[in-house]
Amino acid sequence: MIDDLARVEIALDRAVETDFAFLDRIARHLIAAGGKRVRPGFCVASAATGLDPAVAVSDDVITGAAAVELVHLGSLYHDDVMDDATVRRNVTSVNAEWGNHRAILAGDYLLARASELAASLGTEVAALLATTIARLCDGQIRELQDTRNVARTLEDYERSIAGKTASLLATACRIGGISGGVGRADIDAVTEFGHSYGIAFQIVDDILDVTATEAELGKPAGNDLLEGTFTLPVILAMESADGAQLRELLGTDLDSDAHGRALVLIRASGGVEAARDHARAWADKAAAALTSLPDTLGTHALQAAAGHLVERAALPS
Ligand code: GRG
Repeated sequence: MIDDLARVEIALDRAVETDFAFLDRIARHLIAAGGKRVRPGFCVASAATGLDPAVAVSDDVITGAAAVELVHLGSLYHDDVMDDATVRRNVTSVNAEWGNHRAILAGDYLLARASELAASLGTEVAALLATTIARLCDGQIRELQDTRNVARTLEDYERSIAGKTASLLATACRIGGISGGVGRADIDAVTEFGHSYGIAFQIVDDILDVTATEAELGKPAGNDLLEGTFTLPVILAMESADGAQLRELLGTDLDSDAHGRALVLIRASGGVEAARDHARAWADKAAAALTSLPDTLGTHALQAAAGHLVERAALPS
């Protein structure tokens, strides 16, 4: 599967190629910066759940893997505009380097290239990717609508992250299964895995925003709270026995002093530990979705990913 991921890099390189040098450069900016390539990895691994280890995945699977990474990239370009982010993947963000207008259009360009790739895989994959882009927008808009909402609930949060994060991870797995010729029941199993993994993944990401440093994250820490995005550890802290003081603080415009005090209250509330329990439960659910799959390298790779997530969520704060 290592070779398969090298094939994805070649597919990404070809997909964004254009003879307009500036667009070529801006479109490649975050591809070149790296990233974990979780979504292409899941696409390839899902296809490989039905394969003998000696057999490489088909070119269609590589095309699907590149398409999901391009949608992810497009969403990062847009997300960084919305957050006015300055750093992404440890490099200057596209908006900070070239401005919001160019970042939005370059993000659109990546989505368009992703759509071309998906169309080459047939109507089922093309429609699935289009539906997923709609879900990303749905989840992100839900989050925006809940900005500074101290009454935001666990259900509100989970609906938002199901769209903005889990939908693309589920689709990465599903496209791998479909384009890899996996049986229908197994396609549904990897899709369920991707969804549950995606929920756990976002909860872990949100915990790290409260607990980790900028150096560990590759982007500024504590940003969600400053933006007024109340994620799971914050929601659970607000619902805890001593939550009233935190709710009152978060109901005001946070200056840096209030931001620091809010972080102290959140860390002392047990909200981080409670959020970790949720992440662990979703990661366990993801692992459980794999039990009916054949005993192959692809299945092992997905199992290992679920295991690592649980480990990450178990880190001390
Ligand atoms: C235009 C497709 C599109 C969407 C518009 C902006 C938006 C709506 C949605 C934002 C979705 C978003 C950025 C969700 C966060 C998902 C997330 C946890 C990203 C980080 O993923 P990693 O850790 O990043 O896999 P790397 O850099 O490793 O790939």
